[in-house]
Amino acid sequence: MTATPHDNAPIVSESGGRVYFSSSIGNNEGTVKNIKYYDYITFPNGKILSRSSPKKVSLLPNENFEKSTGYITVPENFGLGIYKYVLSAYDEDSGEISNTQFSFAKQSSIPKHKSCNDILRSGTSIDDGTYIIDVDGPEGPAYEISVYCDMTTNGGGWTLFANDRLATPLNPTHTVNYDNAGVLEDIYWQALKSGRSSLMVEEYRSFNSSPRYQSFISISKIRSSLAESLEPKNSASVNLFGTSYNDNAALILSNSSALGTHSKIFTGIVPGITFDRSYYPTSSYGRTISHMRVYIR
Ligand SMILES: [Ca+2]
Repeated sequence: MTATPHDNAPIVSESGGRVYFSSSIGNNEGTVKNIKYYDYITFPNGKILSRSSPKKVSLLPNENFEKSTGYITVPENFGLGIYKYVLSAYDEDSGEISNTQFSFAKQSSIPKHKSCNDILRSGTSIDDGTYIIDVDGPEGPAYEISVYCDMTTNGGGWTLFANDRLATPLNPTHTVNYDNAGVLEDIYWQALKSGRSSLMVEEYRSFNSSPRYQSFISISKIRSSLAESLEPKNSASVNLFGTSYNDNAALILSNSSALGTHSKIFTGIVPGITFDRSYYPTSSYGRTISHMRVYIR
């Protein structure tokens, strides 16, 4: 089953437009297949915009059913952001459901800055809040995305790329906002981190509701006082994109050899696989980072 836009990374302008695509459903088995299929579009916020009524098709062995070439009309009043087209098919005999999809974006025609720091330096920032950026510029394939910018802490210009809450799955997404857990999808993350060198961690401990900010000046290997509030003798060694992990391991916080026994107190992997929030998991301290937001500048 395929659904392929005619443009590689389709973009609709702010005033609306169409996205042309082709789709097909194939039967590569030796028996007749009875398929029910429908398609729908999701809004940038994930809500389903419209769903077609299911249609039926019977496919002979090795038959490929080309749905007629179609297009999606995006009206002017639809919001900016990333949309998805999804084609879903249900095999009436086996009960198997399969989906195929592609994304397209509705974007403003005004070029966007590449990061929160670029916005800050351009003098157009207003305050902490949500801004639209294009991490690889108008010529790069990544779509414009909405991000949360901290424009005030530690000099400002911080782009939020991971928001990790205890007990909430950290799924890769194109929109990491201030309130919901999420981590930037790889294409955005790779472009965003390119040429940038500082990180900031805003963390909340389970025993304290005020945030604690950690600012790191290097993303290769640094030391910080991450653990000092818990144990003065202790400090944390922070490795980002470290050599012991592949490039996807964006955030690895481990404590120093001061105690020697807790080699890894926090591990974060971007794009968002798992954030292990346990703080001193094997010790009697039992500290927990209940929530953390990680920014890059
Ligand atoms: Ca771009």
